[in-house]
Amino acid sequence: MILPIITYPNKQLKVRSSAVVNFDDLLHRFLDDMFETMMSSNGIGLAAIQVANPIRALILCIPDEEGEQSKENLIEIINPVIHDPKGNVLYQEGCLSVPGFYEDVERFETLMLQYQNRHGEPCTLEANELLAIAIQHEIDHLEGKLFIEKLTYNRRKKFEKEYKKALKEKK
Ligand code: QAP
Ligand code: CO
Repeated sequence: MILPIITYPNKQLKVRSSAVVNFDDLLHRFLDDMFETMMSSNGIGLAAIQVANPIRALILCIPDEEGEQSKENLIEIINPVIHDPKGNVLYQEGCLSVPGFYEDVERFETLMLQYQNRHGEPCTLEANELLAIAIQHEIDHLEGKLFIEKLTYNRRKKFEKEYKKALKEKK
C-alpha cells in the first residue's frame, strides 16, 4: 500500500520518533508499505515519520553503479545508533518531504551503525559514501530534523523563498 508522504512545513516532521519495541507482523507490513511508497516516489531513503508514523525505523535503497535500485540492496534499519563517525563530506541532498529542493549539506564521511533488523536482531554495518550520508539524513528525521535546518542563514532564506513560490504555483 502506498502511503501519503508528509511535506514541509507540516509540524509532524518535527516530532522525535520513539523506539520500536514490537517486531511483529504489523511492523513488517508497515516496512513493506514504506518500501512501496519510497520506490513509487523515486526515493533512496525514507524515515517512518515521513509517512506519519513516529517510530525509529528507516529504509534505504542505494542505487548500484548503473543507477538501478534493487530490493536486494534494501536495508531496513530500526533503533539505529551511530558510532565512530569520521571525516567530513559535502553532498547535494534532497528529501521526499521537501520536494524539488536540493542543497549542499555537510556530513560525516564514514561511520559504524548499530541497529536492529525487522526481526529485532542486532546488526552492525560500516558505511561510507552515499550510504553514510543517507543514514545520517534519515536518522536526523528520527530526531525531528530536516536537512534544510543545516543550511546557513542565507541559504535557508533562499530556500524559504523558492519553496513558498513553488507551493503557490502548485495550488
Ligand atoms: C535522503 O532522499 C538523501 O525533491 C533521501 O522531487 C538525500 O530519496 C540521502 C526525492 C541525499 C542521501 C543523499 C526528492 C525525490 C528523493 C525530491 C530522497 C523529489 C523527488 C529524495
Ligand atoms: Co528526508
